[in-house]
Amino acid sequence: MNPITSISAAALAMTLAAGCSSNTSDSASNPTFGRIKTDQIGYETKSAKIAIIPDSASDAFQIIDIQDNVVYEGVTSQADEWFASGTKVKQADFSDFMNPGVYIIKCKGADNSYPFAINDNVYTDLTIAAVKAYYYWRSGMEITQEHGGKFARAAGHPDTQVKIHKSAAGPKRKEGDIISSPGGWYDAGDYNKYIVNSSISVWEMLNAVELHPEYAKNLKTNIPESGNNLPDIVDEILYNLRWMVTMQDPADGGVYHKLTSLSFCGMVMPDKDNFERYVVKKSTAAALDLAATCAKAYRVLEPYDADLPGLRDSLMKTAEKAWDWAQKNPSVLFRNPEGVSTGEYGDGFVRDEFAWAAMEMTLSTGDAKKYMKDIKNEDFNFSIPAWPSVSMLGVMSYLNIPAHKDKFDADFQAFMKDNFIKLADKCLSDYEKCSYATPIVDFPWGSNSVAANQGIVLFTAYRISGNTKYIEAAEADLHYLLGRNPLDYCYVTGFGGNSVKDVHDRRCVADGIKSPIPGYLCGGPNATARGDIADSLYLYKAPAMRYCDVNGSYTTNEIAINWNSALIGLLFDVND
Ligand code: 9MR
Repeated sequence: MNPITSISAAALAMTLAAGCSSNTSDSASNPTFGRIKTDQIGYETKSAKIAIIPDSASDAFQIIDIQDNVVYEGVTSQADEWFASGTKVKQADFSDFMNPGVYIIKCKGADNSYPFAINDNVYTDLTIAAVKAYYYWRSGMEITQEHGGKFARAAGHPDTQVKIHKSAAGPKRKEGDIISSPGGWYDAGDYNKYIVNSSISVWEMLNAVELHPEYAKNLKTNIPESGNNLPDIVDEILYNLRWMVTMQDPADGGVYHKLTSLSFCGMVMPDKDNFERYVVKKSTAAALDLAATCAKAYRVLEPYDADLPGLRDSLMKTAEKAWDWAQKNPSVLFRNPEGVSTGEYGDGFVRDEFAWAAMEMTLSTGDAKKYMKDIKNEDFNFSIPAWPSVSMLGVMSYLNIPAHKDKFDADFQAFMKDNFIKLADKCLSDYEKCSYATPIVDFPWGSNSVAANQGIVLFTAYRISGNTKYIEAAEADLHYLLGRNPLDYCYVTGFGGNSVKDVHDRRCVADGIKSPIPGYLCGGPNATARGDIADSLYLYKAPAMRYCDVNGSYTTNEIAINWNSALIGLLFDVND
């Protein structure tokens, strides 16, 4: 066992998180306010290193090693309030301390930090777990003892007998006809499979592989395909991508929005869910997202061509057909049809989906004339990417690879670069202003993925500018997720001194195992959603505090493929 895991486990046992209680005041008496907060995994040796100290504690802080020796002493900054936490804190900057090891931070008047490490591979175990998490998410496959250890389970949802829903019926495939659409990952804590969310998830993992092929090759996740010629993460991506292409209707190229039961099943294991499964209504967003993802895969999978004969060409054909369908059906906006109540992934604005697909198709074919013809500058929303807001994925595909430079005209290149840098600069300035040393200012559903996606944007800005300040801010996003946040949580299951435990996930609730499956990033604080169980349980009202580690809180404590993929993208950037 690595030392961090064992120390973390001990710390975890001693310090049960504040969790959810009936206290509703933002009172300084809660233990979480008194603790020194660090990234609970740690910091890379040469990276910026900041801990957060409560205002009430002394200005002098010490770093202590595992033999209890003081190895570093420093003085904090002035206290300042962060609007999202509602509390005043000081920063302890120990960036110049670069001795690898395991440490805690002490400060008079505050509780010691959880243990953390400093070394050059500090996030390796976490990265492996974050990728392995998708294996556990696989539908239609048994999770074996050999690959899944104590999380072994029977296969669920073979999806070889899926019904055409009324909303998806056409001249060839009639209501009630049966198709086969096997494989793929479950979306989240539920067992349905949604094209829109699969697309951004697969894109983010492909993007990580594209930017870091050697790192991808060396990352071993112990999955059934391990040992073939492909990196494990590529095998994992293919498990979902191969399902995604089955969601295209061969008759017209349209793409079903989702494969789902009519309503959510109970909190049962996958093989115990006997609800009938349907493919539901084609949508413009699903067609464009599939086109964009397949076009991206066409480029990223090129080095693996010999092992995947014919695959890239067939992905490009799928992309072309989906693109053509969307041209003919430009505004089929998805809403759950009557009688269907599972996740909607509905989006009222799909011009950014057109922009994303057009960019990816152009990058794969070189044919800007054809694909960019109807795309306007206002189709691009220069905001942190998320499932309903995807144009930045196309922009990053372009910006990250210098060889793509000449595929667009000069004005358009400048438009993309300048506006992208403005977006990154906003994150950078939010980071620099924040006493909690984090760029995050928005707390929607899945806010933790906003933090991770900011990190990916910031790393892209670094690549095109060479400004290392962007790396510091991107790493700050990671530190926020891993414990340097007002609630003191490491938001990834199974990692850190105080990791989230009771996530909203059917398998984790139903498997009878006390600890959750490791490697999952939960959604995190949600300042907007109302109505779920957490609403009455939040300890505090400030946006970054509206989170609850109970499985009933689907608005704050669910897990999802698009949140883990953002974490993976950021981790690959930080690690490599
Ligand atoms: O991530 C989605 C979030 O942006 C939406 O606000 C929310 C409500 O529509 O849905 C989230 O996605 C959920 C999906 O609909 C069903 N599977 C679980 C997803 C994560 O909570």
